[in-house]
Amino acid sequence: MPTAYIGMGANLPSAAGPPAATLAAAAERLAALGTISARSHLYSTEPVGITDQPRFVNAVVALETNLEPRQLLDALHAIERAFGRNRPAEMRYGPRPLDLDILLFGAMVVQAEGLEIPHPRLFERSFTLVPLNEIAPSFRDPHSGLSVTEWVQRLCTVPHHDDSAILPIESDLWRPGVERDAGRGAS
Ligand code: PH2
Ligand code: MG
Ligand code: MG
Repeated sequence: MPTAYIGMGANLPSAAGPPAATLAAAAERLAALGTISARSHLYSTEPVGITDQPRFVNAVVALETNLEPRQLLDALHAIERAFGRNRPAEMRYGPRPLDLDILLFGAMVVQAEGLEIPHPRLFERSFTLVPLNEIAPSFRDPHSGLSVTEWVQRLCTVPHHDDSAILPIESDLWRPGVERDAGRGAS
């Protein structure tokens, strides 16, 4: 089964609670689309794009799924809506109760209306790259040929790089790591 890497983010509360609780509950919904085989830590991250908004909680999960990319995207949008996301009303890069992005999907390269894989901004942003580096360090960007780890190293050497921009958080709701039973008994 191909592995999709899903970027998760939130900086407004949802019916599930504050952002960390939303991400934990949303991961349960993602698990219904296949098998979650790995989770990064949760991170508190500085908002990118629009800086005058609350900090985000971000994470990346590995989801093994037989869905087609467009089916997966539609399913992610349905989960976002279930946690209160209302796309037509919101600002680009603005605050949101839940954002689920397909960052990578196996070795697939997709360039379609509303769906680009790898995610077009994945390799520029520490809030996606740092968590991804925990669970897929050697994945290579098909465009540049650089691995995720090499991209993280590049990001850390740019001038004005700020380490407080992305800080791991501990939560009882979220256990990071590789899920050993992934793929077993889920045929
Ligand atoms: N998402 C955005 C815009 N800015 N900043 C952080 N730190 N984390 C995000 O997930 C994020 C953002 C639009 O999707
Ligand atoms: Mg999104
Ligand atoms: Mg996003």
